[in-house]
Amino acid sequence: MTVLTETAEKIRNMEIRGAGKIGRAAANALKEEAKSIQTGDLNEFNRQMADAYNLLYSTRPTAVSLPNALRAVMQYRAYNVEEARQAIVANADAFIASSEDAVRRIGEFGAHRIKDGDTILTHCNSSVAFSIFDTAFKQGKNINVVATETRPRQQGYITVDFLQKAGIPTTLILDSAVRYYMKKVDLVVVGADAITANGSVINKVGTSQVALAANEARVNFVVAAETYKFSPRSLAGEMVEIEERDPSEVLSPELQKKWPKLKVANPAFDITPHKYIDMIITEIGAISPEMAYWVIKDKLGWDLEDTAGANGKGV
Ligand code: RI2
Repeated sequence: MTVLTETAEKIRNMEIRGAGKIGRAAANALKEEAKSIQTGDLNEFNRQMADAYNLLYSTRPTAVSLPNALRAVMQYRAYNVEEARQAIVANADAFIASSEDAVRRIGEFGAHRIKDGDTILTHCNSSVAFSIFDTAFKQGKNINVVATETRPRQQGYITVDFLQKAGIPTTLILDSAVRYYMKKVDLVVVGADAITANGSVINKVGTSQVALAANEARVNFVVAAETYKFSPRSLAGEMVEIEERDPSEVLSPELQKKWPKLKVANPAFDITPHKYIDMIITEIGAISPEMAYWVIKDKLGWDLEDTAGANGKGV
């Protein structure tokens, strides 16, 4: 197995997960592939890199961080293989460094929203949301983080593990306890897998229910996301594909056999409309969801011509 095929497999089976980590792992896999290609022919090199791009691209459909990372790494002009290789390595290193820096910056911006004594609810496991909690806690703020279990893959346990290791007071609740618990919550902070041009957020399934409960209870709902999670293709009206995962994540194969006519649906993500979102905290500052269009156009530098781009990939 090469780094490329191993990374693709790990993203597919969610051993590597979380939108940011997926983007960084994919960038690193392209870099390692570029380093290992043996040809001196630039066309052949480009063809093999395009295959690598396509393999990584096909692993998970929803997190826009993946195609945006791939695109960032693959932007090169070269007259020979060595130049191409060096450009890819430099692009990958720059992407990984800037995405790590973005997590740190969002932690600092987001911590301003957190007051001493706050109870903050989060859903699933977002490393960017955690960066906010960790920064606020290290500033000496006395906080309590409520983590949902996050069926079916229990990413809430990863969140709990992060929080407990950091010494942050933590409460684990069932996904179905969110509305009951919202009375005790001062702020909701979640991550994002994709953000569309109209400011709607695609995140782990259940996020939109958390947003509804927060809205009802007049609790602010904040999204923590790097700008490379904004979806350029949504500018052209394209929908972000919602990944449907295997039914065995929801129901054991034994029980599926017991009820052979039963259908099991397992959407991995849902869409929270922008009207339920008070703020999106990015590495370029805290913005209203309505500013998503400008992030895609000005920060990511995409326009409609790009979104109709030649390779037809959903970035
Ligand atoms: P960070 C995850 O998806 C969750 O939906 C999480 O909110 C989001 O990625 C962002 O994660 P999955 O890979 O980049 O668990 O903030 O399906 O770590």
